[in-house]
Amino acid sequence: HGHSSSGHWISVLGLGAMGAALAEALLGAGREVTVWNRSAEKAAPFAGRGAGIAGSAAEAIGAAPLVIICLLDYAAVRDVLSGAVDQLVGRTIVNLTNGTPQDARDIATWVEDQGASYIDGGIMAVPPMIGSPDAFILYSGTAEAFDDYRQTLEILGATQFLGPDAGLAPLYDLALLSAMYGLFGGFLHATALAGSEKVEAGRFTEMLVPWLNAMTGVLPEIARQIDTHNYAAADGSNLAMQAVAIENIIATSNAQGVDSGLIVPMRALMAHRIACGFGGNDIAGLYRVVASRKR
Ligand code: FVH
Repeated sequence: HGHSSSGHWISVLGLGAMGAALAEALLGAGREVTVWNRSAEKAAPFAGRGAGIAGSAAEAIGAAPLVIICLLDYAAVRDVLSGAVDQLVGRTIVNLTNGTPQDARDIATWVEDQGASYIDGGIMAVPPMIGSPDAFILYSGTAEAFDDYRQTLEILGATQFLGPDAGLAPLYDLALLSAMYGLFGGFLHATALAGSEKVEAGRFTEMLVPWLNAMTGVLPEIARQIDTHNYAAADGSNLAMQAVAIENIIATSNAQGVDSGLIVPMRALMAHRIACGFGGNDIAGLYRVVASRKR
């Protein structure tokens, strides 16, 4: 593969909560790791664990054929990479920083123009999960480079390679995070609504979790309706009926002094679909409203 003499070394750039977890997992697996962080105090503890400490991002990139980057945002990634143009040739850059598909495609092109390979990644885990079987990480970009380093990347968590378009990992990542935020938003609103009558969050959550588990069980059927373009409510939960419940949720939120901002958009989606003559649809029919925004 034409890598430098630095062999199996891995460089980790960024030692925030996530970058530190990544570096620790690699060290724990017995790998040779060089670390760099903008503020040096986060790197210092790694010296005692056998890691090499790089004095600059360019030095870290020059130290290993595989460079894993996990910074706050893409502006930081662009900053760090643009200062290391001379060190990039022949490296594989694995960027696990949260960003948009366009961010990833742009940086992939730029990195490849410098003579390096680029893989984008989306981490579906919180830091304590890194290195455990519960963590999974989405990847997309140069397939050959991913194959070269698959075994190393599997130390961090289960890997899922999505294809050569670097933008795919962030697209899936953001989509999965969006579902998570929908869940958290629903949870916060529900808990506040129950809390408006002094119901403790913990006690209410005992009821909420089995309910949400039952509802996630329905998702594959909703997905089937979306994939087959067949939105008719077969099991008796049509939108015209559901719109009444949404109206009552909003009215009760307002009456109880609870912010209805998280649920109000759902009413608008339903009203739109019903006004188009699809009051007999299942919730799956709202997919048509959400997915039809012109770009
Ligand atoms: N932590 C989590 O739960 C999530 C799980 C899923 C993946 N995310 C993404 O991972 C990226 C890093 O997140 P993090 O949790 O490590 O974030 P912080 O602890 O806030 O650390 C941020 C690091 O970024 C460095 N940094 C910020 N700006 C710059 C810059 N302009 N130049 C160089 N480095 C920069 C910062 O350095 P310092 O402040 O310590 O000097 C930290 O190392 C992120 O995309 C998540 O969405 C985590």
